[in-house]
Amino acid sequence: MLFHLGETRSSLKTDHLLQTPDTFIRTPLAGSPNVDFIVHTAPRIGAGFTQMTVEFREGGRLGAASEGIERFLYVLEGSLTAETEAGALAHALAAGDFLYLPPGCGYSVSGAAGSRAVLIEKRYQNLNSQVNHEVKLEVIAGRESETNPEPLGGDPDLLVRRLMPDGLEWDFAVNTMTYAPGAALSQVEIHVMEHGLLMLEGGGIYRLGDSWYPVMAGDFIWMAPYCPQWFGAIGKTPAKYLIYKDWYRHLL
Ligand code: UGY
Ligand code: MN
Repeated sequence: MLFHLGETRSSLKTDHLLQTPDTFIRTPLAGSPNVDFIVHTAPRIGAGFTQMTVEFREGGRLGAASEGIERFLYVLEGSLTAETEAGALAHALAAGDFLYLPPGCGYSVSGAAGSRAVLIEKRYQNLNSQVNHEVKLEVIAGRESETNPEPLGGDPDLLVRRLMPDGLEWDFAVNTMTYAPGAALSQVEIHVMEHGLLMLEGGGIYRLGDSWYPVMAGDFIWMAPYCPQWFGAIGKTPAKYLIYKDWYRHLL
């Protein structure tokens, strides 16, 4: 047993959370038998969404989402199947695959023992209150490696893959960002959107507010709206993260 002597890289400040795997605590949640949840961020910390890592045991199954809640899943390890409300197999997902489930679709998701996935949940903010336009949201499934990489600001060493389609009907985005060794964001960003971020590969230095943190694969970060943020990749292999942001909605 390794004693940490009260030390951790994890840090909670008013405008951000860095949560490293040594501080993860697992919990079951009602309606999802044989699934362990690591709740990384949630409204009780001030976030407008929930991001969790879900870990499936034998017979693990995520029940349908609560009313009005949309879901985004990204498979980290193993294999998942999504079933319709009637029990028909709708999608089979492997590592690197993602699935968007709109509110009310009633899908449940099962995982083979040992499978792990990112689960993001958000109360869908309808377009109708702002734009007179009827929206019918559909289930979307895809594979990260098959989405088009776009250089951020023309930098070929910093590639963004947009997993959700780019349309005003969706109120959030989830992207992956891949930094070649030594690549960095070209500016410190301060913006209204908040972020949930999971480091997938490699590492580097994350500036959050007035703190600079070494980060690596497995770390989670929540950034509140307007949290100053910057990342530079360090190491001999690329650094890659999955990042959520709220998107395309007026705030009043
Ligand atoms: O999309 C973003 O705001 C992204 N560039 N932020 C970040 O990587 N911290
Ligand atoms: Mn940002």
